Amino acid sequence: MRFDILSVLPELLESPFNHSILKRAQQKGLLEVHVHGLREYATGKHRQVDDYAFGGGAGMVMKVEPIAAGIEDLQKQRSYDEVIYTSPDGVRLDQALCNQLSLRQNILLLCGHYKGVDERIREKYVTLEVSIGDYVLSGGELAAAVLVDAVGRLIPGVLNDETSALFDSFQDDLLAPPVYTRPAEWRGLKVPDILLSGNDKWIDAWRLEQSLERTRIRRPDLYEKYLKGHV
Ligand code: 6GU
Repeated sequence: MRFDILSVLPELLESPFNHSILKRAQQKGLLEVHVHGLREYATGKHRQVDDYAFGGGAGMVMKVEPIAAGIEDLQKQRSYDEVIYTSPDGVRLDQALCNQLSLRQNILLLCGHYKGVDERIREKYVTLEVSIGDYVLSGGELAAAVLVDAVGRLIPGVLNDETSALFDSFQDDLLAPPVYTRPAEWRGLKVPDILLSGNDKWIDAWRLEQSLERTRIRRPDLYEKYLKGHV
């Protein structure tokens, strides 16, 4: 799977993919991430990528031409399954959407900035607008990094233990159960006996019960969704 990211701040995206799981995914040839500076596609002495909003108001708008040039240059080299614009007014990224996106081959990510991009870019090129939550970031780069991380780890073969994504929080509309490692007792705090029992059936049952209880208390919205899907 390949991500191309168009951004006015490519430096911000230098490190996030070069560690741990995503680094290994790239070394294994399962994932490619290419970051492209939008300013490279801007013309004129100042390589201007933003301008004042027609109609007035505070904040700059990202100009059409450099983005169009960037997208069209990339589209000449390959066709994209999705052109995603990161923006607080997009659809909320969740595990179901991450699962869907992990099945794509090529994704082009356009990072929003300032007051956003000229609407004509959204009309002409963007196939999906994604937000990572109900708060405002100063730019779409961190949102793009979140998306690449959440999607990239789901590509088959990326996780060491192929089954481990199956037990993630949200994968089943449930939060993950508590986990423990050695020592079995620390400052008088004990690991639940059942986890030391060696009985996999009991342990699975305990984990499911913990997941259900944790989800019911912390995320009643998810709990309702889970119950509806498991009648
Ligand atoms: Cl995708 N962009 C920005 N600027 N802020 C956000 C966001 C995206 N998702 C949540 N907040």
